[in-house]
Amino acid sequence: MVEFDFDNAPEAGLKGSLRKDFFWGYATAAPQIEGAWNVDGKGPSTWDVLAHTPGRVIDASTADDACRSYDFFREDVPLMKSYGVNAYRFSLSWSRIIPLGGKEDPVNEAGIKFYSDLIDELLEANITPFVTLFHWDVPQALEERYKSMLDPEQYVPDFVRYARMCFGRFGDRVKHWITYNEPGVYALAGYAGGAHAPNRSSDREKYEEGDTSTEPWIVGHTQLLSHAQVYHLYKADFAPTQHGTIGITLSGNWSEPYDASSPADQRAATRALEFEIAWFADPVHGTGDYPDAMRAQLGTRLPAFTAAEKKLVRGSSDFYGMNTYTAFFVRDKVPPGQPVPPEDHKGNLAWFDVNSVGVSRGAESDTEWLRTSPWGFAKLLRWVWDRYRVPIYVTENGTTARGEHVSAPPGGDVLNDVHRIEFFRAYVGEVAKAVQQGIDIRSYFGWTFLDNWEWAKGYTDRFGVTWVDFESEDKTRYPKRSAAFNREFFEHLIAH
Ligand code: GBH
Repeated sequence: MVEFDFDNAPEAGLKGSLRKDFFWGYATAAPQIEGAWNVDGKGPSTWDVLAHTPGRVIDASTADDACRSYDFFREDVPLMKSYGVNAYRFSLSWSRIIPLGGKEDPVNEAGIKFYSDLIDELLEANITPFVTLFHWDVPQALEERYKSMLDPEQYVPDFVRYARMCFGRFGDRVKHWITYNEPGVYALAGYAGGAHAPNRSSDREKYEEGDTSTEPWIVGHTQLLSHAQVYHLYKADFAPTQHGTIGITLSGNWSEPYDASSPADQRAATRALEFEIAWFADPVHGTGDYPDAMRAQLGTRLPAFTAAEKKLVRGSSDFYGMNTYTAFFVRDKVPPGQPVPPEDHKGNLAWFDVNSVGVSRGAESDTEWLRTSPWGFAKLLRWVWDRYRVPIYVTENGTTARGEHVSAPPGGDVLNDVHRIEFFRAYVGEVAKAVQQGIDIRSYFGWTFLDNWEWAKGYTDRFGVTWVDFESEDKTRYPKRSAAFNREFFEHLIAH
């Protein structure tokens, strides 16, 4: 059924602008959808522990069942297919595959079989799998043994062995690999702010352990080094026969000066992009080292790369994996000349929803930090392309919408998600325009396929194009209208 007439809309001129082999679909993460947290041999992850610790999740929920995707993937793949996608991005749970996580620890064949079956199901439906090795769930055993990423000497070989196992068992069928999802968010939310696993922070009122001034930078460094080793492992031992691509996905929102005419605000906006994005993107896609602005503020608290490490990290991604949601107006927090506190981990910034001349960053969603800011997305695509010149894979982008958090069975109103449709219409439109301007963009994954367990926010934030009834035994799925919208929009945009 054709519901949206793009040939007689502002998007008419975007018809056929995306390459024939453009990948589009939805992204998910294992801890947010799978459930089956202790089933068939799976070991606990740091997120399982967080969810079972009172006070850590705002609605006191766990992900024990989540969407039960572990049980229902054979129904989910056809549902996804009905949404018109040609690709699906999902993550593997490390502790489902290696319950204790370590390089000498036993492998769980039941966990391997689950992912293997899912991959087969997708390929049968002509849906290309994009597989993320790490979307935030460290095996709890590694946290207890040696504090996981805080001990790179022990952690790196464990991650490398896990990756080798995945390439060996799934790489005959999986040709698109992502090592880490948002290493920066993982480091900051888990080791600076503390709200995410493993709940470390200097904030002693809330968290028992941690040091916001040092740990996030160590954890970021560990992710870069282990990512790079895995990249080269894949290139040396698997790519020659498997012919796949591999890269890293970075989180990054656009930052705009609060007062566009103020040089100080302009510098603050650039610094924001460097702390959030170039922290990882410069070492991997650019200079091979951390940005000067970070070194200037953080000094020796930011680890240094040896010459050999630089060489290993630089160029270690076949593409720029981009997760992005919104944009902010920023300016300096602490005025020039005064010391920035060592706990500051975002580049000394103050954030605004409205700029100095009263312009809003965009329409509100159901989520405090997230507004519809396609103008910022357009600038971000340009900035990343100009600075790094590598093909861009948009690996996550999406929104919540007001009023969807109701827990009664859905009526028509909840499923008619106009706010989300407008979000996708604007953002996906920017992808097509950027491609027309010569930016090499090869995928778009909406976040997300199903309403899911939104980490420390539990079930209160619904990002899906499918409404999930979490009260029901089978987590009943109801397609929202945005799923139909995207199907028709990509049909219009992708060249035939
Ligand atoms: C993505 O991260 C994740 O990859 C995905 O798993 C998640 O479900 C999705 O976003 C939606 O949240 O509260 O002002 O300090 C997005 C990056 C960075 C967004 C941290 C939220 C907290 C902002 N996230 N940010 S604030």
